[in-house]
Amino acid sequence: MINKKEIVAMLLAGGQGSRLFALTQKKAKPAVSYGGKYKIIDFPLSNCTNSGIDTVGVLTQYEPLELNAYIGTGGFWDLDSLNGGAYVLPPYMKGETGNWYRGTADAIYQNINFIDNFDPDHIIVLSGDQICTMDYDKMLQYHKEKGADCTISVLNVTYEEAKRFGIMNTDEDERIYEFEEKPAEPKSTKASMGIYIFKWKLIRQYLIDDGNDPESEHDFGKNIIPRMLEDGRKMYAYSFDGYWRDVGTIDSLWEANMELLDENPQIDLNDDKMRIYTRNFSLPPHYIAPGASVKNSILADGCVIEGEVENCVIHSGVKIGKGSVVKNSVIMKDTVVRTDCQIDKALIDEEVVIEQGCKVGEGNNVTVIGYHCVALENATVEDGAMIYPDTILH
Ligand code: ADQ
Ligand code: ADP
Repeated sequence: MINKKEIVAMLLAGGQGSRLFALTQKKAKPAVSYGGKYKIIDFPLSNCTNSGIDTVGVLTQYEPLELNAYIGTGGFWDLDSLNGGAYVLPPYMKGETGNWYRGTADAIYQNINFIDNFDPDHIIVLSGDQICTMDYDKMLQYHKEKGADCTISVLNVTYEEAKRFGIMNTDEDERIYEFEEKPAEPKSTKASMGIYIFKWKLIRQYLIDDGNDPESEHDFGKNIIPRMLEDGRKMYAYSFDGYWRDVGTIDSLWEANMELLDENPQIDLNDDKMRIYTRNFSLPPHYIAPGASVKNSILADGCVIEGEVENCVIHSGVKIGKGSVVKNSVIMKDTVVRTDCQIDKALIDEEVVIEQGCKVGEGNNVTVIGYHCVALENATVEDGAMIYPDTILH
């Protein structure tokens, strides 16, 4: 039975996130924590709900378990309606053969049947690894006004940054006439955000052709967009001027967290129209003990603070013991810092235990401690160290 939709979202959440090292060894990048109570994937999922998109296919692949369990039926993002929903779509066996997703375009190609169920006029392709609040409906209206075959959301970057993006040139009507994926010598600073709207019937055929092309890398930026441009399709740039951060590296993830502590943060998590939803663990409110001190920090539910906390983003269920001083750091869910520790400029993953008297970092470089590590009493973790999950530190 066809359940007709104007637009279906396909959320690419399969990347490995290798540049986050210890933080993505056990989970996919979209499952990484951010901002005290969120995961990166909360942003595109919430944006869908806030934009009136109720049908979202989530394409997972690398370390999908945590992400699958986290999303569930999508209820926390209000995506569990009878009509639509959030569907986790890992690669699966079809007939005799099965394939990992060979690239971003292939991930969509392998789910053509899923999309066909909704007979959509358009699809929007989203990236699961960006912190961004965006109204996709505005982009859709623009796409329809232009009568576009493809609309790409763009933002301006610096010339140096441009080498990491898909870069395009447009005419005065914003029509794209040139596109290069990660050019060594960028010809403009108009960068693709990796968010695309396509007419479904048209892109469907491109995906089939690409899927059968042994020469293709099956990537939107490298293959599909250039092919469509060659064919003279109507492709438009949609300028976005809101908050957007690619949190793909340790430094950018740390910085994006610290930006939340600015006096006037550029991202407004209090905006009622662009509320970011997250899985709710129903923890008790946080508690600050007598003698504790908390300055310029975010504290999530279930924290117990007995020590000193300054310029920190503290996720749910974290405990910080008496005499411990934690500064400029992001401490993720359920991590315990016992008494008399010093922590400066660290990203500490979930369920880590830092025993009494430990010293982590010196505040020069970001120090990372992965999931489920234990730092034994009086251990020192060097400034800028990268500690992989399940390590015992002496
Ligand atoms: P990249 O940043 O290189 O470029 P890419 O590695 O293609 O991004 O990943 C895009 C998204 O797809 C990520 O969310 C990733 O997790 C996911 N993904 C990657 N491989 C996947 C797979 N096989 N299956 C499922 N999901 C997968 C892209 C564009 C550029 C643009 C930048 C903006 O190609 O043109 O400028 O995004 O960040
Ligand atoms: P990063 O650039 O930090 O590694 P991405 O999420 O952009 O982060 O993914 C990096 C690369 O990993 C991409 O080129 C993507 O195609 C590739 N990739 C995606 N899925 C897998 C996988 N299952 N195993 C290994 N690599 C993958």
